Amino acid sequence: MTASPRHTTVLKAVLWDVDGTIAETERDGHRVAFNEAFEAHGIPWRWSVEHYGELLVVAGGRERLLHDMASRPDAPADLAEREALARTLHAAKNVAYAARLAQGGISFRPGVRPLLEECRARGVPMAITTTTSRANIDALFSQHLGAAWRDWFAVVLGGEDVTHKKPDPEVYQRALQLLGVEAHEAVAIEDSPAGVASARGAGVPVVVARSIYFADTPIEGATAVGPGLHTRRGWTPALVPDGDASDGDGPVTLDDLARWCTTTR
Ligand code: XBP
Ligand code: MG
Repeated sequence: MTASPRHTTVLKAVLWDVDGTIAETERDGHRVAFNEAFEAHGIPWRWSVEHYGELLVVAGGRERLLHDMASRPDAPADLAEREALARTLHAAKNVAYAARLAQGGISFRPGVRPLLEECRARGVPMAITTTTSRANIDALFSQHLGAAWRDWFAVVLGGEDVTHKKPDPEVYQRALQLLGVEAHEAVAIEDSPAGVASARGAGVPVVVARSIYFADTPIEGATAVGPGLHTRRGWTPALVPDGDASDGDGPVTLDDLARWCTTTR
């Protein structure tokens, strides 16, 4: 009997980053929501698309804001005061972010939903491994998967669930532990160098679906890097031979992920 592709997968878990990977949440989501929070609090700061890109070296919205405040002469000089302001603004940003999502402004990236559905149909457990706040995870997934979105995932870990955010490997280490799988049996899907470093630090192979802000950023240590999960073209290592236009294109599949992980191990 020939083994059907259904039986070829060696993956025991798929671990999803959120911001940049599941959806392009940064430029038109978190950034705009931060600006709304600044405005609502009478603060003159506004983050441009370009400046926000620079700030993305710091993972976590509150941490990002504190990093930005460090070079602003009009930010509170007193550290406790600065921390308190960052907390207030970050909370306001999350409320504004949820409101933006509820208006339907931010969709899943193409190719995400088919892979989520395939994992679910084939019984491959999934985890969310992100630095974003729980409220933001809930806002994004309930908008796109409905009120029962939590049923899609065996494990959901956000910013409040770790002591050290990405690039620290803690979020991936915890996910593996909770799922009861070894690092080499799982694959992470990420978009940023910090995310790759986090997954690799936990020993998890990483597939990078490049996002807007990290479109040209050098990525070290990934198992595969490509333009997005919507296409099997343009990936390194290649999924289809260069210049092969014979086959219709389709989204990246679970078997593609498994093949990358076994052949590049
Ligand atoms: C990327 C981030 C997040 C978001 C904002 O996270 O750095 O901090 O910018 O989320 P991911 P919070 O690991 O999903 O790519 O403001 O809730 O921190
Ligand atoms: Mg990300």
